[in-house]
Amino acid sequence: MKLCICIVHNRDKNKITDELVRAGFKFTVIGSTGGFLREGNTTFLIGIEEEDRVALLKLIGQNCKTREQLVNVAPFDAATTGAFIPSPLKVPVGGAVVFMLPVEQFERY
Ligand code: 2BA
Repeated sequence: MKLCICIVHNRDKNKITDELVRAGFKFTVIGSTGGFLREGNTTFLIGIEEEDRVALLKLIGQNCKTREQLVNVAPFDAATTGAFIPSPLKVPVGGAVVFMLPVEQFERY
């Protein structure tokens, strides 16, 4: 068994949720926050059997869109002077970040 941890943009949350349900996956949805952008994103915990791994990754890939977003990043020395001179940075957001972990034991009581 595997535990798939999948982080997606909030805008893709409903689409992925619908498709996971439709495909019969069991999962938990957690509201999360990206460390870099500090914006809400969504983390899915999906317990799967090995034979479902390919189908799951395909489902995730087909339902997450990568977008570009401009973010204002404060230069490192701004914090000490209190001055904030934004330097916009274009970062790709969306798509999905996926971790696939082995599960040592799974029990349901
Ligand atoms: P955030 O940390 O808010 O990052 C959003 C996007 O900003 C990232 O997209 C990446 O394109 C960019 N980014 C992140 N850190 C950066 C940096 N130090 N410099 C320049 N650009 C940077 P993704 O890589 O697709 O990540 C989307 C979200 O997935 C992340 O949101 C974070 O919540 C999670 N994530 C990504 N990598 C992770 C990791 N290794 N461990 C845990 N969570 C991760």
